[in-house]
Amino acid sequence: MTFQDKLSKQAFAKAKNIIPGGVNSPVRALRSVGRDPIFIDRGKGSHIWDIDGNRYVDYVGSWGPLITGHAHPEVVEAIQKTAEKGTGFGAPTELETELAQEVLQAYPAMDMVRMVNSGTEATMSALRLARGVTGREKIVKFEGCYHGHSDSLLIKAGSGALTLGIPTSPGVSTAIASATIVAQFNDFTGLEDIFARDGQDIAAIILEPVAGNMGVVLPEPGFLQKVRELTKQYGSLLIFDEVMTGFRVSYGGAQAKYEIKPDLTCLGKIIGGGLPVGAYGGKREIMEQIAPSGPIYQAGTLSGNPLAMAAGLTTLKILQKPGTYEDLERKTTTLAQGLQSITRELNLPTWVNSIGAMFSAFFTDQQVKDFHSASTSDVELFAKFFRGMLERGVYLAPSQFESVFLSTAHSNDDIVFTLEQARLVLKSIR
Ligand code: KE4
Repeated sequence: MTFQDKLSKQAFAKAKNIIPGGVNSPVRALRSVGRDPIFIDRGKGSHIWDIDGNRYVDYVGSWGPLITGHAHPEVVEAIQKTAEKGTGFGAPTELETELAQEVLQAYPAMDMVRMVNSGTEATMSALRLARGVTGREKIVKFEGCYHGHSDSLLIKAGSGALTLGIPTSPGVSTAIASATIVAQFNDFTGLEDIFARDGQDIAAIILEPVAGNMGVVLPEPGFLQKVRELTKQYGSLLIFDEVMTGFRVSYGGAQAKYEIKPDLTCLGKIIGGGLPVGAYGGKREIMEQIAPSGPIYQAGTLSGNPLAMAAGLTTLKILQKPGTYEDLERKTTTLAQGLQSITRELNLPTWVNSIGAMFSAFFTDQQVKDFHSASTSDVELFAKFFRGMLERGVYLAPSQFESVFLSTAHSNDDIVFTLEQARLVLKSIR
């Protein structure tokens, strides 16, 4: 059937009237790829269908949570069975303890973990905890890393050597922004200079150990060790935001892959199996400072809700099957390298970064190792590529600066199909 989006257009017109931008999260509006969003009807395995009946191989997977594919029967059954017993009580359930145990087993740098409802809540709470236990104000983040939309983290690099942060959004108070220092990913000396100047005032440094929000950008050899050394040297806490990379780059996340023990870890996405979730955790002596065991306050009506716990637990159990991550990595590498060889054949410069079950293909002739080099990508060309692939039944992340996510549900046929469509689209847009 040929692609048409009549019903999605009608749905979008209706939504735009009563929901800002017609969406409940900005990236879904597909503005950076120059077209209106399609409205989804359903998903199964590696596929989604929109309300016009178009079928797509889906590489967004709800932005990472659905690493076992859409509507996995075991996950759906776990949610159904749990819901029949009630959807939440505002009181502890054993499901929360079970998921906490699974998380702590996979992340030995953590002795304790607190469940929240989003990645934003996880990183926001981790920052408050770090400031509370160190008594310091400043935090360091990296340009191009995204940690959700709390005020201290919606910050971009300011001009000038001081790299003092400036808000990326109106409404973020300049007072709060001024306590955020923005560094460059993989910039060893820049980070040393920041700590030499401000180290004694820095409560924490937070980073995606493998960046996914400027597209996939890998830490250079020794970079994460350098970050760990500097935080130890100056008494600052190291926070790994593994909301995206947790259970995706490996079962133990990037910290297992790169053998670094952060002081705090933020998780989300996969541990909720597709339902709203976030988590933050770390060493006992730090986490016991969180209310009610300690004075640092953080709370949440639906934190640890049984449905998300059940979906998360079932997802982790599926991921624990032997060979899962080898298979995910093989499929991801096949797709990433396949795309790269097609672009090479067509003389289209691309740089591909790939790890575990995520990758990005940047339309640039430069090596992509930080925000600046990622920004040299041809976003117009990417937008044309996205639109062409969409109309040919492949749903990619709608931005050059996002990651492509593979799941256990993606088949070899899906990958062959995707590469066939990519060759046709790239030939037509180059
Ligand atoms: P949420 O508050 O959106 O659950 O999580 C924020 C967050 C924190 N840390 C990392 C590393 C993240 O990737 C995210 C959210 N990821 C984006 C996609 N890159 C979510 C998509 C969206 O904003 O709609």
